Amino acid sequence: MQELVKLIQEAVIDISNALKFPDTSYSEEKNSSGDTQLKFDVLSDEIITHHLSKSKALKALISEEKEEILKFNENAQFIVAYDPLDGSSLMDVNFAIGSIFAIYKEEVSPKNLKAALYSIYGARLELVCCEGEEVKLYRLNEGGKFDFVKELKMAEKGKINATGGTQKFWDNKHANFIKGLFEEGYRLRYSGAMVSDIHQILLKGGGLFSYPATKDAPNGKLRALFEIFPLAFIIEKAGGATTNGQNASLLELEFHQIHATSPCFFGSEYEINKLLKAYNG
Ligand code: AFP
Repeated sequence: MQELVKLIQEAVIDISNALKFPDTSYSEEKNSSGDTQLKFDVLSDEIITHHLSKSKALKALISEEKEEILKFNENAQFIVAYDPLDGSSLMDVNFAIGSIFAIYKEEVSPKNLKAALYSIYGARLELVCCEGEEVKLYRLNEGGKFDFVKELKMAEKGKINATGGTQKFWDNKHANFIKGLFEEGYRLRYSGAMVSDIHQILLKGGGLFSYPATKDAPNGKLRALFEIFPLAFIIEKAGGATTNGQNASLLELEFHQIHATSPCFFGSEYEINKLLKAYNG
């Protein structure tokens, strides 16, 4: 698995370099979620495929930008699922965006998640990596290597409320819950790139990121295998909590389609417990 982590590091450095002088135009293709692909979505996907396919330990790749699973060595152990460029629709406004990776052993299930990583392409390149119990923040140095910065931990309660989904399609239960958090003093922080919004919550030590079921998207928008599971793994290992509104953890869910979506909530213990009470009475 170490080799895969190293190859992911090489891939995100290449993507970060390419982002300095990018082509921000759209291609003519749509991905399996129906989003029109940016040329840079496709390029990021190609960069990651190019690097990871060097590993003999790679059984398959699952990408947000690929319709089907891309199979490699059948006898190998690891399947990597990834979102090559989360928040890519924010490329034009030059906000921080990132890549998200989940490394599964043998079968794609949260039970088999062995590591989760994400990069942040902001003013500097950062990488958050959880391979065991600790969530570690790294920063790229001038020599092109990642330096360890610190371990990340969630506090019991935060101050940030990152609220996803179109408000006019929220149900009353969700709208009242979100209103309640603002009345308690929570501040709105929402960029539209899940990876950056969750990074902010993790770095500031707490808060809530939500993307609920809505009337126009009853199963939510965010994708399980390469967005929800890796970020839930990182948040929970950092001492936070997650749910889909009913379950005790997003990591209890199972999906059979590679592009399946789910409502999802990530936060500190306090906000997730409050949400479970508001949702389930
Ligand atoms: P893009 O990668 O197409 O920009 O989508 C980003 C994303 O999947 C996730 O990162 C955001 O949290 C979410 O979409 C934002 O969706 P809304 O615009 O509906 O809030």
